[in-house]
Amino acid sequence: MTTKARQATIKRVTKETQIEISLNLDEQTGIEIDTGIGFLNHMLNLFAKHGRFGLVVKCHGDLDVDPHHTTEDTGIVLGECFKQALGEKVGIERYGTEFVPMDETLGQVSVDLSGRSYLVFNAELTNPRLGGLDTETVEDFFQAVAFAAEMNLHARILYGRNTHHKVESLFKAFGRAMRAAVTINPEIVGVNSTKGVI
Ligand SMILES: [Mn+2]
Repeated sequence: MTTKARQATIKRVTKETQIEISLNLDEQTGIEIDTGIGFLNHMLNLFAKHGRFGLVVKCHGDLDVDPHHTTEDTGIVLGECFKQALGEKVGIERYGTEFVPMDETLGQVSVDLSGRSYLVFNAELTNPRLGGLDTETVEDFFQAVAFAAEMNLHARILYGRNTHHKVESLFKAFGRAMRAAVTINPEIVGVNSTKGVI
């Protein structure tokens, strides 16, 4: 990259959550995550680390209700940051597929930064709660990211036993798949589509 780093900072305030996220696609400007939910912090930390992103997430949500608003709204703002930071998507690889093992578990995430929103989520998360996070909101998080970023996101667990391992393998695979998809390839002329727009 010779031009300036692709980045976005977005603030979103509702009666349920106040969120500010800064995302840097090109420089590892540091990772600082505070959502108020320990397990979600853990997941976003390793997402950014393995995606090699700069990521600052500050969220104050209505955790006295339950973790759902905070988890989903954090996904929305993270997705919006990707969409804004990517801009016209000139020269990006667009696709990313990564398999990440974690002990007995194997997770896969495939993404297409297509401009179209779709989530396919195929994971059986047997433990209903991980720390302060309801595991059913993992799917809600990915749904929110996929729709706000306008991308196809397929996440699945091929096999495994431990729910913590399953969710962690998905977030690591998501980070690595996004890194692959946002990477600028000098061989790509314009945008990576025969339509000319993504
Ligand atoms: Mn862990």
